[in-house]
Order: sequence, then C-alpha cells, then structure tokens
Amino acid sequence: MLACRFILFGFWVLFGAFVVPRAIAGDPFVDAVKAVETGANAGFGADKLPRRVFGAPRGRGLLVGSTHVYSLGNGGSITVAFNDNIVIDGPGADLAIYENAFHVGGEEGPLFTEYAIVEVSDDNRTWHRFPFNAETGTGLAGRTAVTSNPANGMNPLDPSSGGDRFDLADLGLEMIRFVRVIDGGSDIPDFGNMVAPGTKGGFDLDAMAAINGSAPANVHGVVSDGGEPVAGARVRLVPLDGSRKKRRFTDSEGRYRFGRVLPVGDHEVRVRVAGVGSATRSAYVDLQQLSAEIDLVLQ
Ligand SMILES: [Ca+2]
Ligand SMILES: [Ca+2]
Ligand SMILES: [Ca+2]
Repeated sequence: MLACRFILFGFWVLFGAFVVPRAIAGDPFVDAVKAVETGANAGFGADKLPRRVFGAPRGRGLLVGSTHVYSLGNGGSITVAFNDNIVIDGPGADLAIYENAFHVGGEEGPLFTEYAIVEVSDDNRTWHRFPFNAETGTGLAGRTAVTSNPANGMNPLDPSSGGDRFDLADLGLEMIRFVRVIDGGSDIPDFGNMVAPGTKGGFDLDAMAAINGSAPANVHGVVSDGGEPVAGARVRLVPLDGSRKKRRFTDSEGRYRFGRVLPVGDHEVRVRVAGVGSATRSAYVDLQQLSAEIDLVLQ
C-alpha cells in the first residue's frame, strides 16, 4: 500500500494536440487521447503518447506483461476517443481493453493485477460506469492476460486473445465514442498497490478495440440563397434524442459537413444568417443509413 499516499498528486493534462489521423480509416482500435490524469508513479510510455495506446495490442502471453503500454499511475486515468469508428451494442461484448496483467510462477499462478474502473460516453460529457466488484475484480479492466500480438497473427477481437471485454447492454447503451479508464487506486485492492513501481505504477494501457463497431454517420450539404451558395453561414446539427449539438460554418462554396455523427435517428439541420434568412430541415441517420445529404435554402 506504499503508493496510496501519493494518489492525490494527480493532475489534468490535455492531449488535444496529439490527435493523429489514422493511416487506415475505420480500424477497430482507438484513435485519439483526449485527456490524461497522472496518478502516483505514472509516466512509463508518456513520451510515446498518443500512439502508444493506438493500434492492436502487443500482448506477450500469459507469463509476461507487454511493455508497449502507458502507465496511468495509482489513481490515474486516461480518456480516449474512437473517431473513424464507434462502439455499438451488438451480440455479446462490444468493447475490449488490453492491459498487461500476467500470471506469476506459471500459467495457473496468481495474476499480477492493476485494476481500472471503466466508464463510457457518447459525447465526452455524460459518463456511464460499468458496475464492478472491488474484491473479485469482476467488471474491472486489467484482469485478463493478453496473448494477441501483431507478430503472431492472433485476432485481438477474439476472446482467446485475452484482454477484458465489456457489453454496452449492461449499461443500456446503444453506442459510445469515448472511454475513460481510471486506475482503482487504494480503493480497489490489487497487486499494484503493494509494489513500489517507479514510473510503472497503476493500470498499464496497451490498446482498446471496438468488437462491435460501425463507421460514424455524416450529414452534409450546401447552403444557398437565391441560387447562390452562402459562405460562412453557421449551421447547427441538433439530434432530437437530446444528445450533443454540433456547429459548423459553410466553406467558400456554401458547403458544410458534420462527420463523427452518432447515428441515433432523427436530427434537425438549422441555419440562420442575419439579415438574409433561415432554414430548417430534418435529417435521418441510423446504422443502416450512415449518410444524409441535406441542402438548405435560406428564406
Ligand atoms: Ca479507429
Ligand atoms: Ca453487446
Ligand atoms: Ca500492469
């Protein structure tokens, strides 16, 4: 429990500038680091963020933990986003999180665990926490060794590859884009609380993947007035289920585009240009219809 006293040293560091476009669009893995809260004895792999947590897991089997990780520190957290894909509620588990837990003294030996609480969100504002049992580890991440590695060809989405799996149905959610993992700190008993860890304290994030995923939706079109495109017009996309609104401005040819839209059904697209006019049209996107072209004529 030596590290526990240091938990309060956590602080927020924003990594918005670290967002890197993926070379392969629509890969199942996580695409951006949104925020990091450093816990006690954190830091291993921090200089390699955000790419350190992108791509497939680099598991090393049941007896050895991956070092291709970022260490959150005891009590730390990391918030990540899926950009070219979203996690949807499909059959069974939907989200996989890969840590570097390993068995000590043999494949049947006890696990070296550094548990983390898992929260998910569709807008990076409202968060939903997976229920867990701090004594048994059920519902936490960091409780299964990872065997999949790009070098061995194992499919990381297959349960045989290890990692911890989460079902959005357990929270009654249909889709999410953001995930936050929070090291359990001293509140959750694990081996990580009892070992002086240097910079490798707490939960070690290797990778994260959508097992059940979809491309995000998009809504796009042109704003015009009297047949002429209108540049610089402010367009709002309003999901009618109450989720987060978005705002864009038209380009020099009157075009607007909302990407990374959650395909939650009915939306309204609204535009208003002072002294010129306004327009409102409905737009519909769902998992079967991921794109809507909506032209707006100012009146
Ligand atoms: Ca991705
Ligand atoms: Ca599911
Ligand atoms: Ca670990």
